[in-house]
Amino acid sequence: MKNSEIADILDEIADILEFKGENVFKISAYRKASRNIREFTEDIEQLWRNSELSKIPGIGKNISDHIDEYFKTGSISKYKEILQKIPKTFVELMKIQNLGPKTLKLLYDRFKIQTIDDLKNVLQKPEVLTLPGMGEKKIENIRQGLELYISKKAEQRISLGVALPIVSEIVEYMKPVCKSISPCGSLRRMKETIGDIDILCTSQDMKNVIKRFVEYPGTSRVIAEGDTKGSIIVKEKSLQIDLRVVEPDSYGAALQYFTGSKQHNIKLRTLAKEKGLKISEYGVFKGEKKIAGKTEQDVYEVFKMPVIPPELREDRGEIEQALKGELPELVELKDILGDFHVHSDFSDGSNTIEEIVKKSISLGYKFVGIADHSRTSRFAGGMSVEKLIERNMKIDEIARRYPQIKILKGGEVDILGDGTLDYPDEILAQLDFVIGSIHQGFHKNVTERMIKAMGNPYLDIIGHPTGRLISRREGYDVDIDKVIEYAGRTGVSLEINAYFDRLDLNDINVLKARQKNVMLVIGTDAHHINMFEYIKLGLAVARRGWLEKRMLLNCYNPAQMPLRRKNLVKYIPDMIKYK
Ligand code: DGT
Ligand code: CA
Ligand code: CA
Ligand code: ZN
Repeated sequence: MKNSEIADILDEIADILEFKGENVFKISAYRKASRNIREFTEDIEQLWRNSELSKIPGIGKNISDHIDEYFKTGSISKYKEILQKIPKTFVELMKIQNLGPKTLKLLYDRFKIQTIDDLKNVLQKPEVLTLPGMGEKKIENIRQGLELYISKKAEQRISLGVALPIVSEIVEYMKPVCKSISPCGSLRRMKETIGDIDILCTSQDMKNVIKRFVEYPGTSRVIAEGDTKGSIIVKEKSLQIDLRVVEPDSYGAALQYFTGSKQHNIKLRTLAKEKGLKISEYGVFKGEKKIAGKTEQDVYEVFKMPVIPPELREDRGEIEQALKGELPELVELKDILGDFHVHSDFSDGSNTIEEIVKKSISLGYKFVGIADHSRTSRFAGGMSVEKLIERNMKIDEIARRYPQIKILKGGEVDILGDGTLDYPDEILAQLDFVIGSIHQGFHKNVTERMIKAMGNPYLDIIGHPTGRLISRREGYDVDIDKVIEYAGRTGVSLEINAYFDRLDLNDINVLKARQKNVMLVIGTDAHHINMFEYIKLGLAVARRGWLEKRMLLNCYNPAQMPLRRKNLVKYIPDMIKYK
């Protein structure tokens, strides 16, 4: 439904008209229409198609023309036209609670404020109190609104899996006018969530780069349009994208600088100072002389380091290791020989086992692990014992026809309320591997249940160990450090669930697991063969967790795979207390 998108635009039009001091009736007509559209339960696009816009109260000819134009062309010319008449950054300022268009106009006329930073500064000045209608109380309210706005904005991070396709589309769109172009910032570091997106490029045609950028068809708002920098907001996700154009001569230095992280850069700058050098987004300088800047390699070479993989640039020891020549050899996509967490149509997946096998072969995999749900997860098509046996027979049959790949008979088996697994041991014994997952009782003894489950010699992997969903939920009440410790002691592997909204374990916990010699496993949790590509997100987490291929079960040939249940036979004594 486009209802709220259209309501937002009408609201903004009202704000701008108010800022410009226009007719109050006109303004209130926009506000009323906006509210009614936002609250209307039917899809406005459907109404428009049936010529029934008048069903929504408060929609006159003027606004109905706007809506018509919106659905025909994707934008409203009146909106574009009045946007030209105000400073570009105002649209953002107008979103601040307790700061209405009228006050904004006062502040603008008197102090020429244009940006969030300007506003922050002005609110500190005693002169602000001399404006008509401005008292301590009002200033305090605006200050609070501003703080709320800033903290909300900081919270609004989107998942890497959502950001990546948006960025690659923009990069493709910009390529024709760029000599080189690359994402930088947190996206290039493949961080699990992204605040805003930074893109850097060089071009022979500097003038036209920003122009083309702000005309990107997915743009819902242009925030800045300068000679060397542009900022837009893209529609669906209200995600901010900054593009910077630099001279080819500084491209490497700028790429290094804007990739960050800030902490990594600070450490590098300290190193530079110690050497009597200066490093900035323009290059590395010895006095006035530029000694590096064209490529990132040149920049790192000044410090006698190889280019540090962007995923490591978080100041977690990577600079020290690089100086010693001891950076890890990070796992790469080509090292991945298979996926472990795939649901077939025997539980809640969409594809048949044969389709899954064909897809895996097309990706060059040497194995694929089918991990359907167990009987207690009824909501997810959990398999009865009979159905599990039937599925295993099906796998045997398909395996005969596809000898080029090993199909592992697995299960995503619920860890029950008492820490036991959802099938009897003699059934688990028929599987090649078992992922144990918590799917209910998120706040009941999760740590203890997981540890007890690890005492079962048939358990190989703990699935999505913290249970968090990036966009929706914190995760279980679990002491993840303890789970990692016991995984280390029992040889159980921990999953990096690569489903875009999970990325669970995350990079920090992967680092901890690595220190305890815990083996990790990337599982896409694919419920459709299109989701196999989430493996790249899991790989990003693995790389950010400093993993080398020997630490990842996905990188072993099935014949040599160190699944631990072949080794561990006995329960570990001090787990008994969790029984
Ligand atoms: P985000 O957007 O919150 O996901 O995280 P980043 O890392 O993309 O941060 P952002 O967009 O604020 O800045 C992009 C990069 O620019 C950042 O990673 C490093 C560089 N940068 C920004 N501000 C500073 C700064 O004050 N000092 C230094 N050394 N670098 C900075
Ligand atoms: Ca960023
Ligand atoms: Ca940025
Ligand atoms: Zn699960």
